[in-house]
Amino acid sequence: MTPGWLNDFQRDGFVCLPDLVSSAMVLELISALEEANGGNSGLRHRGRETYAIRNLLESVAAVRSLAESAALKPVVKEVLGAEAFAVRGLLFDKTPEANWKVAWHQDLTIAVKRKLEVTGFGPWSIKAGIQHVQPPVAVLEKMVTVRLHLDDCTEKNGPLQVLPGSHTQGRLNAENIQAWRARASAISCVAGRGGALLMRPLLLHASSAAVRPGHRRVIHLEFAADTLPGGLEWLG
Ligand SMILES: O=C(O)CCC(=O)C(=O)O
Repeated sequence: MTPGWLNDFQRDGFVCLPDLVSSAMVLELISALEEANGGNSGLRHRGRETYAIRNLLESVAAVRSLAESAALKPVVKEVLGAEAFAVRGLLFDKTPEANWKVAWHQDLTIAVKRKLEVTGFGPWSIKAGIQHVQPPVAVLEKMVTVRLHLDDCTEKNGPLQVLPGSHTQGRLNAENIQAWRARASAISCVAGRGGALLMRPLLLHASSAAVRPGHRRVIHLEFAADTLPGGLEWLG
């Protein structure tokens, strides 16, 4: 049976799913992440605090299990079908020492195993030693992101904000982004611990610095269902 949220998700480009993951699983993930917070070359630091980990799928087994779990997999399957697989995992955190913000943007890059010149793919960049590339919009349109909250995220600790429906117009330039900001009301995606936001990478999103900074840990998992053309391979 089709879940009630699917129509909203297709129309708006996002849906909030409270209590997707149990508290026990969240605690397990937090301790696995703390353990990983040592030798991972993908860590970025500001002050003494980690505010982002790249390569999460490669470096933390518990995150790989999460991507395949009975909590997440059925949700992703509803959107992408039974062939869906995780392609990238990131951790975002905001803390008093790393109280960052990001301007309105779409997620336009994917991570791949190696660089190959394929028509429609580019520009290329390297982040934390990993090849990233902007794929054609058709690739991004067939992806979905799950952002799992490991802490309660309120209006006060820099929740993700989104512009509903902005995922339907392909890649947006600065002028288009301004126009979307003028005509759509931003929604703050507040969530409790264990809640998730399901979103399309092309959805316009931003986040402000926290007013009351504490941990705001989010595991960001991207899923796709298709292989890439021309010998390119997803990193995950
Ligand atoms: O977690 C956030 O507040 C922002 C993350 C972000 O910019 C992204 O997912 O592209």
